[in-house]
Amino acid sequence: MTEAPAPTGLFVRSPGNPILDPSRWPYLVNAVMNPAATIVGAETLLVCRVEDCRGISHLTVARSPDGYTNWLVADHPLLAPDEKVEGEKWGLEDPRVTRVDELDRWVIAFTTYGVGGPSLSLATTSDFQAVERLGMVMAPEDKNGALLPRRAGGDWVLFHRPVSAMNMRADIWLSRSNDLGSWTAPQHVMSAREGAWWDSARIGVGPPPIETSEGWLMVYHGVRVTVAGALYRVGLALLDLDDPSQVIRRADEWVLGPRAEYELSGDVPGVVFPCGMTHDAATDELRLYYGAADTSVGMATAPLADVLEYVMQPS
Ligand code: BMA
Repeated sequence: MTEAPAPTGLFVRSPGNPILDPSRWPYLVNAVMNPAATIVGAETLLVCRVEDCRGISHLTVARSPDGYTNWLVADHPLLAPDEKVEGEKWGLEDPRVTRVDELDRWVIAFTTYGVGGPSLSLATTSDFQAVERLGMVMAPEDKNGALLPRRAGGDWVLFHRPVSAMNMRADIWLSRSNDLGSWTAPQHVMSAREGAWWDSARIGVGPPPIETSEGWLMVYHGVRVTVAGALYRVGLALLDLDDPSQVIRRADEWVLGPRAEYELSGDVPGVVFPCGMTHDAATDELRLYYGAADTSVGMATAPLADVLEYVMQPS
């Protein structure tokens, strides 16, 4: 099958995709997906969700000198579930990593999956060797957590995705904190759309939004449920810099959807699920790291200036 370009032509897949898959792991695993991304020194560092052959996930670091190739994968997890803890006995999933200069640390937001469903936990690290766990911050059912890199309006801001049993719609919300420990009640940010829209069933924040001249650039995943299963695609929005609960713009079309062979076949076909993004100031290149079909890791690039121009267009 010919690989169709993304609808907007904005994001271009890396020719080396999938850049990581289970065959490159130094130990036996079933799947590698949904990586967080950050820059550490001269290296790109991914924190990957790794699913073992029981179905339980943990988080492992992979490093590359250029962000595309020569990945060095750690031979042990950075974070693994404590299976004696009911709230995480079924694994740690879908990390997002935020570099926080004020703390001189990285904050990792991740899903803890256990009895009661998925919840959201935080941890911090200064070196991706030792990790300090801050514990569960959002009770089940909640997931898709990502922290902004600086305070906005005086507080830390954590995006997340609580689900109400009464109204199965799953939207993007945020909570604020002064200490990363106690969080305000969620405030609504953006809704799933309706009917036939590509993002009509569920939406969730992707990588930690990045600060731009126009606002916080938020990459999010949207889900449409079809008779053949769910389709996971990627969309864009811009949020107000001082009050990120205010959506300035939201692009109508998805900018990346499952089309390549490795996105269409795997454990869960039809999924692109972004959790990491880096920006190279020298080239203005955004690199989006995503899980493909819940099996491997893909990367797609776009110039930030083009992405901003696209998202700023009136719809
Ligand atoms: C979501 C999350 C992701 C996964 C996606 C597609 O609900 O659980 O980890 O990639 O479903 O299966």
